[in-house]
Amino acid sequence: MSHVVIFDNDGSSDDITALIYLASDPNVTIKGITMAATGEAHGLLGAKNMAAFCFQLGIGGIPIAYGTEKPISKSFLPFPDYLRQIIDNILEGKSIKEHPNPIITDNAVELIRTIVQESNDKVTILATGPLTNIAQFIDQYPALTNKIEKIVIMGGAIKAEGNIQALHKESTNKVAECNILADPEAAQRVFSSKIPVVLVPLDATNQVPMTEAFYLSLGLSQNPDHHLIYLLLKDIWDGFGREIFVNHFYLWDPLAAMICTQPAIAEYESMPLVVDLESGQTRVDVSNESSCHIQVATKILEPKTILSRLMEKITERIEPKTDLIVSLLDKNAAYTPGHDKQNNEEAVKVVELEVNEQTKYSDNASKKKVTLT
Ligand SMILES: [Ca+2]
Repeated sequence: MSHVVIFDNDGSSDDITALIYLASDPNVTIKGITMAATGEAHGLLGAKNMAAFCFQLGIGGIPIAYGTEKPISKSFLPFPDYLRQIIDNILEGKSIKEHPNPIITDNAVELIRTIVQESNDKVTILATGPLTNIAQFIDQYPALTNKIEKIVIMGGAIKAEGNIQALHKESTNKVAECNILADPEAAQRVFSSKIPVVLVPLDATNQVPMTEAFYLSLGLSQNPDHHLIYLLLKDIWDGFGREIFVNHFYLWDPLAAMICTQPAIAEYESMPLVVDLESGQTRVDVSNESSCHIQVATKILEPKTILSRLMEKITERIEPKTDLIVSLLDKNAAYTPGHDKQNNEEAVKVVELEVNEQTKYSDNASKKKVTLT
C-alpha cells in the first residue's frame, strides 16, 4: 500500500532515524516535513538541521516548515534546555554539510494545509514530537480533516510508567510521556478530532530496547545510512554511557515509523483515551462514552527482530539519490512509488538519461546508479 506522508517531528536523532526509515520505503512519498518547535529542537534550527540531513540523504527537495514554539496548553513541561541545546547542535561532529538552498518556511500549519489540500490521495501524518502543529491544523482547517488517512503518534504511556523523570530529575510526574506533556492540550485536541489515530506509547516502545549488538552492527556496516544512524546513536553512547544506552533507551520514533508503514508488526487495542491536561497522562476514560477511541499499539510481534528488520529495510533505500535525481524523479510522470516494476524500470532509464545529459551540473550524478526496488 502506498502512503503519502507528512512527517511532523522535533529533530532529535530518533526523528532522523525515523526519517531514514521512511525514505527507505518505496511505497512512501514524503510530501513535507514539519518541525514541532515545542519539542526537542528549536524551530528554525531544527528545520535547518533537518534540511541538512535530507540533503545528505538525497531527498533535499522536500519542503520543510517549522511551527510555533508556544504550546497550546497553559500547563505543560517543555523539554529541558540542556537537551534542546544538544539537539539544536545535532550536526556537530558528523561532517554533514548545510543544505545549500533549503526550502524552509515558518508556518508548519500552512505547509500541512497545502499538502493536504493539493493531494489526490488521503495523507498520513507521522508525528514523533509534541502535537502542537497538528492540533493547530485541525483547529484552523476542520474541513480538511477528512483527507487525513490516519495520524500515527509516538507518545503517551498507558499502563507503562511515564518518562518525565528521565529528563527532569526533580519532577514527581510518573505518569506522563515527554511528547504529550510538552503540549497536553494539543494531544487532547488531536485525540478528539475524529481522525483515525494510532498511538505508539511507551508500553509499545519499551518492548524494543536498544542493544549493544545493534549499535555495533551499525558501526561496522558499510551502508552510509547505517553509518549515519550509528553517528547519531554514538552521541548517546558517548554522552550517557553503555549502561544507560542499553537499559534506558528504546526504539521510540523509528518504531512509530515502522508501525506507520507496516502496521502488521503490532497488535492494537481500541481505547477511549483522554489526556489529563495537568499531568499529561494519557488515560483510559471508561466513564465517558463520548471520549475518543484510539488504536493503541499494545504488543509488538517478534520484538527481538525489530532492530534487524529496521537495518534491513534501510539497506533497501533507493540510493544514492542526488538532489538532481530526486528533482528529476519528481518531474517524471512515469515514476510513482509503488508503480509496477516495468514502469519503474522505464523511469530509471529516463532518469539515467537525464542525469547523463545534465552531468555538467553535477560531477557526482553521472557516477551514481539509481536502482528502484
Ligand atoms: Ca521525536
